[in-house]
Amino acid sequence: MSLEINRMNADHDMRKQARKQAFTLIELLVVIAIIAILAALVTPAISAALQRAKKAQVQTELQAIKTAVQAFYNDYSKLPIAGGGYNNTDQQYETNSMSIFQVLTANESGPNPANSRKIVYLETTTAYTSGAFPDVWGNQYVLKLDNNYDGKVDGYSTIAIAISPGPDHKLSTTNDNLRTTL
Ligand SMILES: [Ca+2]
Ligand SMILES: [Ca+2]
Repeated sequence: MSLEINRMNADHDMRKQARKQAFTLIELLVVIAIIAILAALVTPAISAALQRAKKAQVQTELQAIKTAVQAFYNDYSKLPIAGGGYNNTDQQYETNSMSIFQVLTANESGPNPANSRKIVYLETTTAYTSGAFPDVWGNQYVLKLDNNYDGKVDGYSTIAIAISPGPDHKLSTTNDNLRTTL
């Protein structure tokens, strides 16, 4: 009799143990599901925050470029290009295709520099070494300058507009482009 009771108790304990293990597994699955849901909720928010931070950095750099061009213009009464950059029509430049950034960083080589007083208008380490100034997506910034000196670029009353082609790397798709405005 006593043996029978012991066996029954042992069976009961095993079932209890099994139930406990099963419950633990369910708990684990619930925790995993909650983590997965939280991750799914948080990941886009983090991604959006990173994109916002990148855009803010690009806007700051665009503003710095435009301010530098305008400060140079105020000091020298010409655009930061050899010879003043006069042309019948306004021109568009990629920042790695012209020496504009070497002028603005007082880093020109050769005689008769446009920035003869060696004033540093723009400080970027990249520009110092190569004359190139990429944005956070690796695009070269694009500058539109008032080469015909009528005080207007693209209909805006300005002497310079700085543009980033945006995350898609294309200037032709304007929906993600960033630009300085007046
Ligand atoms: Ca113009
Ligand atoms: Ca674009």
